[in-house]
Amino acid sequence: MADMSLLAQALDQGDREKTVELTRKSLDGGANPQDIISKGLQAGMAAVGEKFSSGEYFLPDMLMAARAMKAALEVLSPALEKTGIPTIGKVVIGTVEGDMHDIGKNVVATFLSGNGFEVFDLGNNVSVEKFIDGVKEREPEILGMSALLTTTMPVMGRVIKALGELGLRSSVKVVVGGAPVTQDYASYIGADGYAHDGGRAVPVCRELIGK
Ligand code: B1M
Repeated sequence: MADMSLLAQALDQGDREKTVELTRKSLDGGANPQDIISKGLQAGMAAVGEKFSSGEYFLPDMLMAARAMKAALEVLSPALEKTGIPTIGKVVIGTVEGDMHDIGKNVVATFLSGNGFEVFDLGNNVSVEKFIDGVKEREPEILGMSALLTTTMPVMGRVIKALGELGLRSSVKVVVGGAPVTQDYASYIGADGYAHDGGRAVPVCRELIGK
């Protein structure tokens, strides 16, 4: 089994080949895919973020790390998507308008679909109107929104407000998350649930729909 710190390091260095190789090795060695994400890949991403903040890394470094992470998640996807689980509820999910960060949202979507939810992914940079259309068209039990920027977090509140104005608020439970989002912020904007990470998103959504 590959060492998780080596995996984090490969991602931090934006080394796609090595990240994929170590992800595969960990999986073949019997590591839990959720641990590979949280202890390896996400730890590496955290280091990238810190180095970007301190001025050691620049945008291309973040992009290389993002590409390596996406490739590794493709390797993990089949293991995360357990088959044969009956659908327990529908989720419409997206990253809010102005925000291109979709890796975390993709992880959450994969965890949810791997745990029996039918997931409709609206992608990133999703406008208030598109979220509303998604709720009207798919009639999900859960609407999930992700934001990674402090500047885009308020869009989540705007979507909740629009749901209320259109008489749709009671038809759907709203779950929010993303690195700058907190439980306090989720409560402040009137969301029904908050999850710190992809693994936690599953029980939060299950609890909200009583499953
Ligand atoms: Co950007 N970026 N980025 N970035 N980026 C951050 C977020 C930042 C914290 C880096 C930093 O400065 N330290 C910073 C935000 C500062 C702030 O607002 N406070 C930042 C910045 C500033 C920017 C730009 C403005 C940079 C620039 O252009 N000058 C720019 C903005 C572009 C835009 O969106 N408009 C930008 C661009 C990019 C890239 C395109 C290069 C790339 C994204 C590629 C992509 O997603 N396709 C990128 C990356 C990779 C990052 C960091 C390094 C990593 C994000 C990530 O993928 N993490 C990030 C630093 C960091 O977060 N440490 C950073 C891994 C992922 C698995 O974790 O997304 O947190 P995360 O998701 C977790 C949880 O948050 C949670 O579960 C997930 C899985 O466990 N979760 C949910 C997420 N959504 C959820 C929804 C839920 C529940 C849980 O319910 C529905």
